[in-house]
Amino acid sequence: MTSIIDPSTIGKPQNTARRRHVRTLTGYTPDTDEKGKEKWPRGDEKVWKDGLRGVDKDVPDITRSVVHHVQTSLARQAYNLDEAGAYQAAALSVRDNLLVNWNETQLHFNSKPTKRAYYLSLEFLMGRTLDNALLNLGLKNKYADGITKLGFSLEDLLEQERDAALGNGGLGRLAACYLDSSASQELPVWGYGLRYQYGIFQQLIGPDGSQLEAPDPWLQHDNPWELPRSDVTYDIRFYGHSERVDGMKAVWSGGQEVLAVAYDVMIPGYATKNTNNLRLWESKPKRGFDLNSFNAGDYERAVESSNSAAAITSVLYPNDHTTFGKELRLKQQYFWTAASLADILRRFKNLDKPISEFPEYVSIQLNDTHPTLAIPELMRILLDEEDVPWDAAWDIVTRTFFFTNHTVLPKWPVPLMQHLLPRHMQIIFDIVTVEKKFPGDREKLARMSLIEEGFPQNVRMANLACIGSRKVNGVAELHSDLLRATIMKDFVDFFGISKFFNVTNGITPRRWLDQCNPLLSQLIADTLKLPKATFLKDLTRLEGLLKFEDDPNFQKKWAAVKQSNKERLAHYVQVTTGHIINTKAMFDVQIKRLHEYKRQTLNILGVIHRYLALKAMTPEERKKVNPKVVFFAGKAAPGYYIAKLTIRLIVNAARIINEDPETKDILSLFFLPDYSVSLAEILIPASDISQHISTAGTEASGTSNMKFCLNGGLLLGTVDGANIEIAEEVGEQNVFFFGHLTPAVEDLRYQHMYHPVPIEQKCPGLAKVINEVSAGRFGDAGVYEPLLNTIRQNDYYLLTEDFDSYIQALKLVDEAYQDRTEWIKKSIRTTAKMGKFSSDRAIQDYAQECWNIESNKLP
Ligand code: Z16
Repeated sequence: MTSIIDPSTIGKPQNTARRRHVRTLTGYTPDTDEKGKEKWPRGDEKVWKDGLRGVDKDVPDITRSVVHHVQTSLARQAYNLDEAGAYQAAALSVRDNLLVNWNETQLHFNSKPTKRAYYLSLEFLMGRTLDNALLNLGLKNKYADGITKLGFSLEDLLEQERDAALGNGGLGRLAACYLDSSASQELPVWGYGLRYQYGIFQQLIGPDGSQLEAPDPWLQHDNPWELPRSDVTYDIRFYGHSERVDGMKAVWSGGQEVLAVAYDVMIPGYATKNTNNLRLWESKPKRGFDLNSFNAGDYERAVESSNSAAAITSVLYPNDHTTFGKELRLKQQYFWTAASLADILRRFKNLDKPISEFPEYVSIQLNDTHPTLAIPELMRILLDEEDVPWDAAWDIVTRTFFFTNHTVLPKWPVPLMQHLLPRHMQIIFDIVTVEKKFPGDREKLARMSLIEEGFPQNVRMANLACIGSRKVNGVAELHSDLLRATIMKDFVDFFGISKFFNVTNGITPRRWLDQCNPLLSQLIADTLKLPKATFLKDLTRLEGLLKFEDDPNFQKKWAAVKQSNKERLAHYVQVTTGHIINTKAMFDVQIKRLHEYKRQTLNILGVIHRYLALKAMTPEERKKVNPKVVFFAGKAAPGYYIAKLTIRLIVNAARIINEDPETKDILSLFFLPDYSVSLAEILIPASDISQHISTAGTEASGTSNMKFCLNGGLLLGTVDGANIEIAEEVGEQNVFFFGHLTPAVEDLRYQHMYHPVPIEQKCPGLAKVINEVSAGRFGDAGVYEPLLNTIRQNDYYLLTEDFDSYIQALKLVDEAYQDRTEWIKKSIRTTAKMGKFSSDRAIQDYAQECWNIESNKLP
């Protein structure tokens, strides 16, 4: 920052990306082969079977480049290296390949005017990168050999990497899967997000069994996967005042300005050179510190504003569904959307096209309501900076944006918006005037309004996102139907049904099959006699497995893979907790954010019910019971008291149950702390059955259900979200469904409110379990009362309504598991029918329905 001593720069725009002046290096002669093609570090291009392309690097190239990075980038000696250092060097060596591909991709896409799509997401839950980069480059085996030659093991080095956990759960992981699929299909899609200093908090379990939170300083060690772009910066303004100039135009000035600095993360496609970009913004003070205060000797005050600038991107908010009206969160949202739009606009301007053609070159997907401020921000730029008249500006905006809804409505208090973003509040009120022209009755207009009346007034972000976008989608058939029938109903009447559509979520088969379950991927390849790349690029090819479901030899191999994955998990648990697990037992898994609507409470009360039933048996009867191990993992929002109590109950029930000599061989229970993408990669392939048991109509989609099923785990669930479409694909006889259906939920809740029936009458089985917990059988008499009261009192999530059918479903699961051959067949059929749930398909849906972009292979 030179501006501390250079007053001439103060107040001048610092959009450095715009000022760049580029030249070709003189004396630059690329190292080429006889055909004139550039050589190292690109590596010779390799054409894979099926015409898929990747890069080639031989083992000696690999060892040389790793040693090179040890000595230069890390400044360490080859005879004095630990695993962390070896990981860094290997990562840097792989990064060289990514960089070359990434550069070529950007050059290629810049070589002619190309329409691009931008995925704006406040969360990208990437997990680890090295393994994925090696897979996508097709260099995994070669690197394994090279690393072995150097005296380390690739597997150990992979474990050194820290997860990039810039997300809460499903929405963030979905964004990561979508980037993988876009790059793999050679689609020009960029991600835009924030570079949080701290990712999702680290979860610890305290002595009393409750969740404790610690920070996740994931950038403490060097992050080889990001490229700081100090040449790409934008000024972002907050506060100040907005003065109308003529008509709809205004000048926004004063307030505070902070600097957005770009960091680029390379996103390699699978078996293609195409490498896309994820651009993450970091906030920095625009000036190092306030010189006036500094000179007056007030050092604290001098750094205050620079600290507040840095604070914007310091931490990911750990709330997944709830929005608190926190100023810093709103600042994050504006900072990110404003920087991203400035960057998108700069890139568009390089094309030299009239601004009216903006939507012909730019599509922007809004991932939930978080980036909705992009709508008034683009209006502001067009009106105030580009001199576009209101109607033309609104036309551009409403052809550019697309909105995906993942849940119900967050809103922002008008006074907070007014203070932080006065110009945007003006624009939102101006959109209200437009809205007033809409025909229809008063009540309807009030429902559709962008402003919710009250004290204070609120801005309805979902309504704004809806009217400012070309199209709106939900994330599973049921969810999209519900949107159209409920919160978006008035808008459906107004805009017509075609604006509202469905894109069922998907998952990337690269990470969620090949990477997390290499044995299964290999077995599938061997069985189908196909290269892995064929089904990893076209997941519907898995259907070929159906032919083999009755082949006893194949069944045996299938079961052996599952067994080996269970042993891998058992090993992990033994190393991390010291517990020894019976891998012959059925593995039952529920892993997801802790939430009342996801009903982990139903699961744990079901486990306790089972425990009590086992206790009531004679030893002879117990001998006939099939052993079962239940796994939970997941984080609760730090302020979510009831969710945290559920964790405490699970942990303390586990302490009792796992120690009970009468039952511990047939029932054990684990809460694995600090759930993460990497932990999911171990848990998912090991599951026999997984639970997705939300109250019907509450889980928009669910995506881990797809991951379990892809890995041959069966599904126990409610008729909700993507569970429904999974059952449609695999056949209802292959899943375990229970519970009330969505249309019944509203009525039942009404009954609970106005005609409550005591729990002893409504559901005696559940009442008995609750009484045991309440009496202190699992320690802490009294502490669980607030949790138990949510069920005893109005039972909003309908545990008392679904408990009996849940227990019945668990019994069916037990019975089905007895017939192991039939179980294995169900498992094979389930995997075979997961083709629909590839994120490649989902991205194709978006590319065609929304973005209107095409694949663009490198020459
Ligand atoms: C989130 O993870 C989801 C919704 C939301 O509004 C906010 C967050 Cl952080 C989840 C949904 O709960 C889940 O059903 C869905 O599968 C996922 O988003 C991706 O669509």
